[in-house]
Parts: sequence; structure tokens; C-alpha cells
Amino acid sequence: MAYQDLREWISALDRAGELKRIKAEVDPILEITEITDRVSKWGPRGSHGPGGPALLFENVKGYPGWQVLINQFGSERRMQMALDVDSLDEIAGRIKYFMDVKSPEGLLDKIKMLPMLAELGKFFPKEVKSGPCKEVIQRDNFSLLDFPILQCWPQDGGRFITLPSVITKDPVKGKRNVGVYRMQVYDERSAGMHWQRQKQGAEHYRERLRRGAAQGEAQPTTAELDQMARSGGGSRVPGGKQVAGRMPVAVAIGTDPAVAFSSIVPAPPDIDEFLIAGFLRQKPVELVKCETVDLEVPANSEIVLEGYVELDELRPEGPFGDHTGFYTMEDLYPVFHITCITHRKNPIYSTTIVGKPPMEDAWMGKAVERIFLPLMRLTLPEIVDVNLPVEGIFHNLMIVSIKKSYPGQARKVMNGIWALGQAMSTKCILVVDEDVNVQDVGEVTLKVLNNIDPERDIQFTLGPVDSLDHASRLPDFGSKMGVDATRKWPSEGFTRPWPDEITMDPETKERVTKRWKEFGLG
Ligand SMILES: Cc1cc2nc3c(=O)[nH]c(=O)nc-3n(C[C@H](O)[C@H](O)[C@H](O)COP(=O)(O)O)c2cc1C
Ligand SMILES: [Mn+2]
Repeated sequence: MAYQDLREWISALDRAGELKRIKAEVDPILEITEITDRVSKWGPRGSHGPGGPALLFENVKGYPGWQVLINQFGSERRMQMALDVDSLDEIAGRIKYFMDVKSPEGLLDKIKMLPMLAELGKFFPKEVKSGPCKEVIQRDNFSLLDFPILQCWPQDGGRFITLPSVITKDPVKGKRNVGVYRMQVYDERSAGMHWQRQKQGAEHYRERLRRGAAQGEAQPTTAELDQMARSGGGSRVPGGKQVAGRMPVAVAIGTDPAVAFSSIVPAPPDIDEFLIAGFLRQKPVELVKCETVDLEVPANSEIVLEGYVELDELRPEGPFGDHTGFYTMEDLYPVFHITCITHRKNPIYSTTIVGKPPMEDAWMGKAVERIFLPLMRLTLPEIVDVNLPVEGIFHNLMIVSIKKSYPGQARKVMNGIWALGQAMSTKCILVVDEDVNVQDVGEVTLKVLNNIDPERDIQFTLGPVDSLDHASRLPDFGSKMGVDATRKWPSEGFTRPWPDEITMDPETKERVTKRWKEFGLG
């Protein structure tokens, strides 16, 4: 059953004992982070779970009447609740169900497909006339400074909106994109728009730059496009030509959990994340038209910011304490100018913090790992399982097990992953045989390091790297490493015998089990 909105989700968390309300006064400057960070790290020693409860701050210093929600996704259990499943693999199962369709062979087959088609219809977003996000419409007297936006870490460049669903459209194809890109508050009506270079919002922006430039005297050269596209945005076409124009942008804050989660999933570029949300909640996302821009936003949003990004404006953004555990340094990004704010009465501000793992985003990342497994298998069917260990911060380390059938297959898999959407920036890929449990990092360490001849089995490549990588030779460009830790075959030039793994024989095991009490070992 889909949650209607953020409030129904909060009630569900409350009923399940997954929410703590904090009535003591707390400062949105640093204090909420310190409290949430400690709670995120609750859990048995040596493991990452269970992640502590969701927190609702009801007495935010300087913001009477406001409530701030944080850590809503911060445990495996809550991630399952958010997507209404008992195990995240259930979603993978539902994806597989739709993917396994073979073309119908006769009328009976076609009839059998009808329920599936009817179900598909439930996923598409649906436009409605109005909704709760229109309860208060502010066209003039509004200010971002009225919102309890956090300053997360001491060296942050200011306050940041950390969980906004940023909605844009491709200017040519008209296709919508929704992505979470943090927004640094500059003043009452403007904020940074931190879409990183390889993200879809940035691509929509570049598409406008290309079009704008095309309407001018000359097409930009490749070098000019590169410069314009720096940091996902661009300022001027070099040579004094200015690409004037505005890109409409809408931002939804505080939606139902399926919409918020869908905004972070690395969906293929042309897929509308509201369709994914519809699939996850098995009910269409209801959208309303914005007041001042030609975009639609979830009708149930707590807060909607409408506005535009100027095509010829960049401004320093950052520093920001990031999910790498380090600060990302100041860099140039486009600026979002607000033309209108609409919100529910007494809106609830929904946010998150990132920092040293594990934090709330670790659980979102784990959900992505589970849900995307069947989609990875579409391109790389030999993949058995994937683990993105939390300290690998998603882009630094991917461990993947494969069913190996031919020489060199591990390297084919690495190259496939480096070609797969946001996985392109994976800094280190470990490929192991299918008998290795990739979820057990201890077992992976034992087997990978035993099985490799480093010079032979490590492969370097050059290409796009994550914008948050502070060690790469250049921003967004650097080297990546793949480790082929599968057993080497004679057909791969390995002719030495390969030893068996140590295991006890079943007879001895059984004999010892039967007599276990005799030994007085508990
Ligand atoms: C809490 C949180 C904050 C994020 N902040 C940013 C950000 O500031 N910039 C960015 O490019 N991606 C950020 N991301 C990652 C994107 O949301 C993610 O890559 C998403 O898939 C992008 O969608 P897109 O492919 O439609 O661009 C963040 C993710 C989370 C969970
Ligand atoms: Mn997208």
C-alpha cells in the first residue's frame, strides 16, 4: 500500500517504533548533524545495522512551529518499509517478472498478458488539478531563509538543502528527469545547483547551452563546449559570445518515500524517475502544474521551489562535508533563482546529512544495489551477485561475482561495468568466481588476495571518475582499477595446478557434532 504523502509515512514510522520525536530545542546549525550522526552509527559493534531511528525535530532553534525530519531511510528495515517490501530482493523479483515476458504466441498468451499490462498502467504519473502543495502559494513575500535548512559540518560553505528532488526537462525531447542535487543557500531567493557533470540535470543544461549557442552566430567548438560544460554548468561561450537563456527548474522537498528514493536511483537517462516511483509504490505519482514554470511536481510535496537557472551564470559552491568522509572543495556550479514557493500549511522540512559512513545514504545505496542487480544482468548476464561495501562509498569499490565460462570474462565484466551508467566511475572493481560470497568482505579478502598475481591480474583503465574524487589527476577524469580474482584457467595461460579449498569431510563433521556435548565446550 502506497504512502499518500510524507505525513502518512511519518505516522507509519511512528506506529512501527521507528521514529523518535525530539522536543528539546536543537540548532539546525551543526547540532542536528551531531545528533543524527551519532544515531546513524548505533548498532552492534562490527556491523552496520540497525542504524538508529528516524528523527523528527519538533523544536528547531530560530524556526518556531517547524518540524525537521531526518534519517527516514537510515536502516534496512526502514528502507524496506519505505518501499513496502519485506526484502529488497522482492523488488528485483518484480523487475524480473516484467523482464521475463516473452512475446505472446497465441490469443491465450495475449489474454494472459492483460493483467500485466493493467499493472503497468498504474506506474505512469498522472496529472491532477491541485494538491496539498498548493495550500500556500507565495509569489512575492518568500525567503529561503525562513526554512530550517541545516548547516551540516563546520567547514561547510553555508546551509545546504540536502534532499531536494530536482525536476528538469530535456529541451529537445521534452523528457523529464528527477535527481537529488544538493543546493547551497546563497540568499533569500537563490541557491547553488550542484548537478555533477555526468548527471542528467547537467545534461539538460548542456543541451540548452548547445541550442542557445546554435541559435547564435556559430556552433561552439568541442573545446568551447567542454569549457561551457565545466562542473555540469557553463558560463560563457569563449570569445565573448554569451549564451543567454533560462532553464526552468522545479524542486520538491518532503514527498512520499518512493518519490524521494526514486530521485536518487541511477536510472537510465531517458527514464522518468516518477515512473520508477509509480512502479515502486504500485500507484501513480500525482503531479500538479507549477505556478511560474512549465514543469510538474508531486502534488503531495511539503514544499515546492519554482524557478530557473540562468545559462550564463556560475557561482562558487561548497565546501561541503560529503559522503566520502571528506569535504568537497569549492567549485563553480549554476545558480537556481526562485520565482515562487508553494507549500502545505505548517510544512515539514525533510532532509538528510552525509559524512563518514555509515549514514542514511548507505541504506539508500544498498537498496539501489539490490534493485539494480537484475538490470545489470541484462547487459552482463554472468553476474551472480554484487556488493558495494558501505566504506567504498558507492563509487570506490564494487565486488562482483560471476559465473565464468570463457577466458578473459572477468575483464569483459569490468569493462561492461565501466560502461554502465553511473557505474562508469567505479574506481575499483573486484571480480570473483560465483562460489565467493561477495557480501562477506572477510571471505572476499581471503580469496581475492590468495588468488591474484597482482601484475598479471590487475588492469588499469582511464576514463570518467566521480566528481567527488579528490585524488584523480584531473576533476572528473582519472584512472580506475579492475582486479581479476577469478581462478585462472589454462586457456588464460595458467598451467600450474590450482589447489582445493580446505573443508572437513562430512563424516568427521557429523561424528564430532553427535559427540559435541562430551567435549564440554558449550
Ligand atoms: C543525500 C544525497 C545527496 C546527493 N547529492 C548530490 C549532488 O549534490 N550532486 C549530484 O550530482 N548528485 C548527488 N546525489 C546523487 C544523485 O542523486 C544520483 O546520482 C542520481 O541518480 C542522479 O540522478 P540523474 O541520473 O537523474 O542525474 C546525491 C544523492 C544522495 C542520496
Ligand atoms: Mn535520471
